[in-house]
Amino acid sequence: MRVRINLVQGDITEQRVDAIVNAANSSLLGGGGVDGAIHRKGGPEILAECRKLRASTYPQGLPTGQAVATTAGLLPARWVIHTVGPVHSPDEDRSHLLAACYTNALAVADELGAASVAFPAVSTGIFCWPMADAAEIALTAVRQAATRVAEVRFVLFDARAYAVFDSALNG
Ligand code: AR6
Repeated sequence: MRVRINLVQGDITEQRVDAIVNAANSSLLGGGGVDGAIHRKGGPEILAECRKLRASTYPQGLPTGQAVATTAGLLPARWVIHTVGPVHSPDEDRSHLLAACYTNALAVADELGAASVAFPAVSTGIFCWPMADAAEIALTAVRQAATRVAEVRFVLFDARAYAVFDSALNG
């Protein structure tokens, strides 16, 4: 069955889905943007699990494009799937790494048994990826993913980001 793709304008920390995706950095120890909001509202349990992951599986940090899950702490979701988007570069095509964030986050969701997953527009904030290009990459990666996830919800923070995703999805 093909994954259903929905768009909403809003705050990812408020989504009632099985898993929300964090636009993290390799340290897994927090930051600004989505990452800051998730840790602030989700409480210290998320950071505690991230620290354990750093001490065990990812001593060098989570590589760009990969994904790993923790509890969602106090958030309405059950899990946070942390992924590390690439920093946009004008000189080097890192699109495959951005696509990998979506593909690998959905693979983690499958391992968890998550049926609904909410994504932010990974890399389009502090990591400077142009929104229209990021939307094409994200939507293509999700459409092409072999996943059992039934619903993917893109949560766009403002009206402009929503409009860009809407035109990429619906033409
Ligand atoms: N809900 C949904 N979308 C949001 C929210 C929110 N609460 N807050 C911001 N956005 P960013 P990146 C949008 O910067 O570019 C952190 O410091 C935002 O408008 O969160 O992947 C990490 O630790 C933008 O469109 O993530 C990393 O160091 C999109 O989410 C670095 O930032 C992503 O913006 C990752 O940068």
